[in-house]
Amino acid sequence: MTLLILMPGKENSELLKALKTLNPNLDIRIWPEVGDVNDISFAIVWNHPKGELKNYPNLKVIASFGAGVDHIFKDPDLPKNIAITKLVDDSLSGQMCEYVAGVILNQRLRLTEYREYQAASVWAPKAFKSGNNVSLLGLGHIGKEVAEYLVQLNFKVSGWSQSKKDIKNVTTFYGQSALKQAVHDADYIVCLLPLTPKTENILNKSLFSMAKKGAYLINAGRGGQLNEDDLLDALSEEKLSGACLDVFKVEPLPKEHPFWCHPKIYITPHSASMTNIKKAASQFYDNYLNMKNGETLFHQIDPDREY
Ligand code: OXD
Repeated sequence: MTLLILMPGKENSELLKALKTLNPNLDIRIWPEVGDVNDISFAIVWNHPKGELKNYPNLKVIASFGAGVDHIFKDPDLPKNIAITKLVDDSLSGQMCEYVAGVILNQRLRLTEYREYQAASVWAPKAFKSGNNVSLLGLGHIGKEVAEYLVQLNFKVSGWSQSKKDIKNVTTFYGQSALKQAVHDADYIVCLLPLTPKTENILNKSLFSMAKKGAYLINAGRGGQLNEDDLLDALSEEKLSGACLDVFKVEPLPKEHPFWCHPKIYITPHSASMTNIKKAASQFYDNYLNMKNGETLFHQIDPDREY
């Protein structure tokens, strides 16, 4: 039972070392040096070439190297009836808590604004920005932690998800028809949704028109959730006051993209929350053993929902 690391363009040596530390006898292949394709039963995957996964007749588990699995479902030739797992790790959610809080506090404390004043040697003290209502779109493992973190920081938090969720001190909404209620009063709209056919382009003109004038958008879900032209319009019409984007339709963000030099857009390079290799390796290894022993896998996703 061989494990395949299928992550073109990613540095694999640290993951290989971490897996070998857990079990020096593990048979691990690194794509494209796969050897006999019949050996492969467990694949660790990130942005694999489309169609590649159908080449392994004995593949039983596809394990995403990240919390998101949309990169797997992008493959039109994805073989059916193979378990797909995602990474669920407190360090992923912990980083996201700090990222979202950091971006909101940066806005609230006007730190970027002061940096601009500093460049012009302007002394212009102002009160913190008012408004502490945060609406979180996406209340999965990461979204829930972020909601709880923001509550601790005294933000008034509401959340929206596809299915019903209850989180202490968070007003929750679910289902398409409740989207307006979820965002209408928000000073900050934060998207942490998984990318699925239902959430593609969800950050669009219609949602921006439901929001309070001057709301600030943070997208750390997926670039495919944002209608980029609608965002540019919402910013120029001052419907939204600004946006901080960590994820993009095309990554790396192309050099000529208008977001790069937009004065109201803050860009981070898909760095809000990054996989911790040692923790990931031990989660992959545990699931490899579960697969081998015919036991239930951790963090298996529902292929019908795609998350
Ligand atoms: C993830 C990511 O899915 O980094 O974990 O985007």
